[in-house]
Amino acid sequence: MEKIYENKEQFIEQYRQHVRALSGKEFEDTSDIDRFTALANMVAGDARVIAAKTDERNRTEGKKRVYYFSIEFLIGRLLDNYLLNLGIRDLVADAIADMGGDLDEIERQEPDPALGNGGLGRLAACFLDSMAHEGIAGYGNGMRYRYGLFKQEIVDGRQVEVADEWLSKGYPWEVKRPDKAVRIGFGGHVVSRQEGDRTFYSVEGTDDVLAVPYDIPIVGYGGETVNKLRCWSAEPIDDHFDLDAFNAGDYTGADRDRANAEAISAILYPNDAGEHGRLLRLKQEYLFVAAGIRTLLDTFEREHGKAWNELPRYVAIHTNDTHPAMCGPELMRILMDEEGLTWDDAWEIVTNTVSYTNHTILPEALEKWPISTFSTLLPRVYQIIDEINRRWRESFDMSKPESAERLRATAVLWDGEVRMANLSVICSHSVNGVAKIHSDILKASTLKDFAAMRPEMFNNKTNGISHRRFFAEANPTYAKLVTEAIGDGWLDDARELEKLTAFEGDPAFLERVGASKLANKQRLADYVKRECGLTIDPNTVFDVQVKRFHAYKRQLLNIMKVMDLYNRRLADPNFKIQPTTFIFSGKAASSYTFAKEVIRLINGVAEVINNDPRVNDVIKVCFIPNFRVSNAQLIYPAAEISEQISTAGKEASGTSNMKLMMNGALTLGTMDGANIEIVDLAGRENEAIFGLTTPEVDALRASGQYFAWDVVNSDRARLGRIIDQLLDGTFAGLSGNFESIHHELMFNNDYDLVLKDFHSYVDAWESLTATYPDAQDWNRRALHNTAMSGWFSSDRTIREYRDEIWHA
Ligand code: CR1
Repeated sequence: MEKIYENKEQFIEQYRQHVRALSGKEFEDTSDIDRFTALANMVAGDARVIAAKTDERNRTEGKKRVYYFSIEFLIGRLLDNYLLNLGIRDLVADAIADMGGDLDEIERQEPDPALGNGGLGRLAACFLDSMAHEGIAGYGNGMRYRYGLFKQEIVDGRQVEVADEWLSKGYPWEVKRPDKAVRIGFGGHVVSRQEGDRTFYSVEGTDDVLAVPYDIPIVGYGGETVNKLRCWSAEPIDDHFDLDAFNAGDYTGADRDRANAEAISAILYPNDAGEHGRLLRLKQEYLFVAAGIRTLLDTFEREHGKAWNELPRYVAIHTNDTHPAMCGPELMRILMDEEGLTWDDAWEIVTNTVSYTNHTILPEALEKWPISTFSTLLPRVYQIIDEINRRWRESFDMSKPESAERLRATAVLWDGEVRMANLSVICSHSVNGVAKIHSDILKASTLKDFAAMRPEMFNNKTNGISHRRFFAEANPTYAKLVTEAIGDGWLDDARELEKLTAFEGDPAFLERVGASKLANKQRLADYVKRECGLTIDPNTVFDVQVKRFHAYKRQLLNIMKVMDLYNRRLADPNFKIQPTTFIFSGKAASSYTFAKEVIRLINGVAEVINNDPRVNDVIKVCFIPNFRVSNAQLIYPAAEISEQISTAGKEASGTSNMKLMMNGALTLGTMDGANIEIVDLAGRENEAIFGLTTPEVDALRASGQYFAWDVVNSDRARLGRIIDQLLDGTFAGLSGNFESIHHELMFNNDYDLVLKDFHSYVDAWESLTATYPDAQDWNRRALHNTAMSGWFSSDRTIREYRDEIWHA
């Protein structure tokens, strides 16, 4: 790696200059926010120098470019990550300490942009990191929301949503590129004109806005490659500021055009795998797709001219879930309407360029739009979709008995709706799921008709995580220990972590693994004390479930286990419990009432238990508010048990399971999502697996023989008591009882099989924690999990995408 700074002194000199230039003050007289802004500016400048070299290299080598379209990129803070990737973290930390500053404190000033909901958005960010590491010319294309995902506050146990003003102190990483703005048209009507035997279409009378890009550098580990994340913001075309209205006192009216345009990029929709349907969301989807496609075509044309049939050779367009599903139709539109290609030629190009990843099988998350909404907002794009659908229907031989059902399942337009998943599949040459079981379920059920017709396009790409961010950066004490043992090659190639297996029989090393865990638990305990005023004991087991709140993820099952332990301890003070702190964190979509009620229940239970001296020595419950990338990086390293307890078949992959495994937590989980690969890699004996499997869940549902009441009645003492406590005031102190949860379990017949898996789950927890006192063996299993987790690096995932889908 080329050194950016020869030595500390050189860095200090340049940093001082930056601080002066930005704040007009000497370093000693500046605030931490000034120090952060100056440092980030400086690193961003260094990154842009490398970016220019990367660009040059890509051009001369004629590299294929990969455009990763995603409506979310949950990038987290960048400063520490970039210092690490540039190989100057230690030098900078030392230098700043010499100057009398504190790098950690400076880094804490950085906003944590919440431009994503959960796993899907974070995956996109990890992929950017890995594409840059692998030297792929890979570009993120997304949205720049003025307000990211809401900030979560807890008031009387309830989630309260507050606007996330992440831009209020400025964002030094981004550069606005007004020269690269793209005009985007909404509405209007399609007109045609005849040229010889061909009809050409265009749209007239559109309402236009300007998509304006902001670029963020993506620094790859090793400092060789710097790529770009381009996020689009909406602005009015011309500033129609109405001076007359303003002078007449109508301030809002004076700026109406701006307000209307900017609304498009004002907020991130807070649904994680949830319901959709808002017009503004559809505008967002078209805005970043149309602007991204226009830009990539301009780049292609600069390098290769109008040789459009070469597009698949030099460009890959990857659509992250269905939100960018309009990539196919929009590319068709430009190739035909603006470049004059025929349908067949354009279609060949599109389907060889576009690929698609599915992230969920939940039916409520498979995007659908009313045809009327869609065709009014995007008449020409709709017309193309209609034609795609017509040709698809025509390809069926209706004399075959299976055709009618296949057509019903695969059509793009059905029942007055545009089905975005089907559109995505039909426009792509590759469809992948995100873990082995998920890809199998796609083929066997969700997309089974497509799979029967075109088996060759289906494949699996098990998710991954940036091991540099979520291990090296998040867990410096453990990372240091690892590097001392096996060298630092694992930063580059995570599979080298496997060398740690050689230390599984080394008691002194295992003791140090334990000591680093303890230090991380103390660090989290300090954070919890600061943020929530709650004291938690680092000598207890840290049992962690952190992720979005969703019924199928079954945070409810977890808190019912806690209620059960509490009840049994009160009934019998001799009942042995391994002292444990139950840690929860995560947000619920603002409109998802049930999920929000589970958050309220957890806080209600916490309030009672944490104030009950009869159990305080063995149980505490801690809900950490406002889960986001920055506090996730404190939580994963402190975890000892990783709760991955979704109803089997429902969690496509999960990625917190990988992050927790890498940080040495043992998985307490169902055979779902990537838990299955965790077990394959680390061995079932090093995790705690419980509950129904996917075939068992399917069989039980199909039998119609599951009755929640019977399950509860067969265990009045424990389950019955918990169910009663939802209504009897035991946990109602903060804000009342939990009728809707009771109703879901008992009257909706417990759709997620919480009651069914309850005993198997609590038993598994008890057996697992019973092994905790043998610290050496626990640490050995923890180390084994870390050692085997390298396969989950997103570097591996990205290499698979590169080799098997993008051919870049
Ligand atoms: C899945 O629920 C997966 C991530 C990333 C989520 C989760 O299991 O790890 O995607 N799906 O692949 C999602 O957000 C819209 O769907």
